[in-house]
Amino acid sequence: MAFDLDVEHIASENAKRLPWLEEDYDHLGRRLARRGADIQKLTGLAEAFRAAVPSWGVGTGGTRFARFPNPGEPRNVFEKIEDCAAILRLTRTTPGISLHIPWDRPESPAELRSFAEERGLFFDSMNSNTFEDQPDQKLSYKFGSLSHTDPGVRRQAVEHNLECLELGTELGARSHTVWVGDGGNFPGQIHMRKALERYLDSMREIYRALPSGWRLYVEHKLYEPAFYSTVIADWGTSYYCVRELGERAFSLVDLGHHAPNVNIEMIVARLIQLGKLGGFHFNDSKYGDDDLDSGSIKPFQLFLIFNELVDAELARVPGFVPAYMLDQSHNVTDPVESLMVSSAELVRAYVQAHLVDRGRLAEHQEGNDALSALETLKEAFRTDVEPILAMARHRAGGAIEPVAVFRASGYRARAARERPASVRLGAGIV
Ligand code: RM4
Ligand code: MN
Ligand code: MN
Repeated sequence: MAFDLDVEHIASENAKRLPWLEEDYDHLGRRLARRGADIQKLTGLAEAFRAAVPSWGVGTGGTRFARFPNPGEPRNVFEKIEDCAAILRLTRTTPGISLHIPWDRPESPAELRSFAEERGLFFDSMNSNTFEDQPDQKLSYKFGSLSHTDPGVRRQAVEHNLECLELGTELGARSHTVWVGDGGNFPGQIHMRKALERYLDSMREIYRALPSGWRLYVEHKLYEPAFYSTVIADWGTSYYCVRELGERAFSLVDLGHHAPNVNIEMIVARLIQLGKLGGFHFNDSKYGDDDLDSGSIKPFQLFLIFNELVDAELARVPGFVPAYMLDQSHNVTDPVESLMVSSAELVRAYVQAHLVDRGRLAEHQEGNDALSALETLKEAFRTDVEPILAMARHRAGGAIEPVAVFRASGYRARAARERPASVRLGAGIV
């Protein structure tokens, strides 16, 4: 089955839009030059920016109330890869895939790997799942996994993670991400210190088996499914754990995993300073782990996070190579469209952060001029860099307007014909 959004289709769609893009691009270039910024350099940065897409993000998401499947949604990991390839073709930003095991466990890793590579894709991070039970599973994770009171359950959870490392090695992955839902729903249910000790013991085993050249990411989350006390609830606990584990363990920040109003950019700065920022699961949220599209609710927050990241990049902080991944659930949109728009939101925040006049900002900080410091950031944030993003995509062979080109291609309608839903698929994401 060929799902190619072919080069001619993209090129002919781009041709319609190129004259206006060039006009906007030239104008923006002149405006930026007045501020001493080089649009060609910024376009190069936009072209080089990379973020991975989640295999679990291309299927329709759901809430715990319902799931409303989109027509033509992928029914297996190969069809998921096809959708990831469509996203890559149009955006040219997302060659990496984060894979969820067992949701996407391949029968033949070698076959899956070449299927992905033929489409210019690779696997970057493996994600284990010990937050739900599988049909063939011996012991239940109802009361936890890596931190469970029963050593048998802990062993089973560790074994599952070791399987992810083996699979990942065959798939060419370079990192492993561990998020556990372990915790308690009631005061007194869990001995907080003992649970963390047990978690760490399990993680030490996983860390010891980490293939060479790999990184281990610890993902914290404030609550849900545990509603009273979560074992790895915050960045402090995460930082403690990765310190204990060793130099190849890092903290992963999922934007939706914090209390409302928490200053996430400050957490990012702290983890950079402590040498333990591993990467991100980007998404956006209004209330909790909403998994909404990146930049849809709090674009200024996203910009401020990238402001910290770009500051560290320019300062060449040693060991600073964060992995950028999207982790979203698409309940009411076409996941391919959402992921394309979201990846562009990351590039936008990244380019805007590069527009910050850091010399001037430092002067205002030294001089305690709060108003001008904020204005310096706002000047960058207010700049409409869309022509830079569109030109970068165009130069890389992608689409000037990815969503419009995707819709005009008829991809979804063809997918609906070629992928008739045979089984009622589960939510696939929590
Ligand atoms: C969790 C967490 C994990 C993701 C699962 C599906 O809340 O964000 O990263 O793998 O959801
Ligand atoms: Mn996540
Ligand atoms: Mn989450």
